[in-house]
Amino acid sequence: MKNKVLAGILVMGLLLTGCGNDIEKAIAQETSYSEEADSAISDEILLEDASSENTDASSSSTTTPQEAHAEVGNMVLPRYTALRTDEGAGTIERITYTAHDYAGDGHEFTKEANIYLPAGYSEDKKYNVMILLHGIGGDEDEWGMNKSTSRVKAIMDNLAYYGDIESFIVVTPNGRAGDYKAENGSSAIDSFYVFGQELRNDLIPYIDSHYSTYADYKEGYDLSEARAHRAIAGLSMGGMQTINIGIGECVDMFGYFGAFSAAPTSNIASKTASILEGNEYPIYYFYNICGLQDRTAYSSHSAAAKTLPSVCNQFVDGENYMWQELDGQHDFRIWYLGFYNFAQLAFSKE
Ligand code: FER
Repeated sequence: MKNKVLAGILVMGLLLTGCGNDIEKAIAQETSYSEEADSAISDEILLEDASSENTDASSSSTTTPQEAHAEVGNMVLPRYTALRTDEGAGTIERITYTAHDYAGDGHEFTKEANIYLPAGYSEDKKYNVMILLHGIGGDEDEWGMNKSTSRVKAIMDNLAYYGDIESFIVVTPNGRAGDYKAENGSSAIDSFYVFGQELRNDLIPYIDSHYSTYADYKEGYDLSEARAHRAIAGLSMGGMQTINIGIGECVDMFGYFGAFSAAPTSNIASKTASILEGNEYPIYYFYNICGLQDRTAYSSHSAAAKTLPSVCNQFVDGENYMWQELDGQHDFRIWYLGFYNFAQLAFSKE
């Protein structure tokens, strides 16, 4: 009897230590990957027919965990991740814009972000815009858009080069709406939830006034007019922002939504349904992807999105909505596949 009690206490202890701090674990998971999982990846999950081209999926060698993000065994066809240096190569710029500390006292400060411009970018054309958001431990560089080897850039260049998409602008900002860096702890985390104000008042107006977008920019312009030409997507905490802020607060500004492994604190489906009651802005597409072995986000993302079509008639599976789940964890294999798939679904309705 005594032994049983002791064993019980031991098991409880293990369970408790196992719980740990979800957020810290999530950050650790974002900067780790497993080689075994790489080789287990099947190309069946691609939206496209992988045919015979997906052959060298695990030939990468890695140095730091951060660089591993860009090198992980790849679920996207190699021809779409190969770096282009020819006329099909777009460019990446570092932008600096004025934002406000919405999570604090509202003071003005300067923020930086990365922006991808398609090959042949010209002021004579108009471009769709995708805002692409990072996770809880990341910043504007987590998607690698600060490097010439950026996988987002490679995927964009190749999708356009092979004629799969009409290329568009991609912006990776720091999703903390305040004067905070990742290391500022919980105050920085709070700032993720008020990013909608920065999108509406600072970042989107900056993009529309400095680049050739579909918006007819002028002081006090109506952001809803170009919503068919704006998408928002993100991984984990950025997936939460896509759901809570993109759909929940800014459906007047965006028409396309992509959530990759959306974090705990994502609005559950019934909440999104009630927020959208009476909504007159069409949801052009809501794409979701999550790994079945993602212990950080599978349950939160499922609760947020998997049942949406059954509780809200504004989402119709196979028409403007997709839930994709497959073997995988909380890492960039899922997120680059998510980006690759969503890049092809975005801006496809208008
Ligand atoms: C949490 C666990 C993970 C949470 C957020 C995360 C807000 C985010 C993870 C990520 O962005 O990778 O409990 O609560």
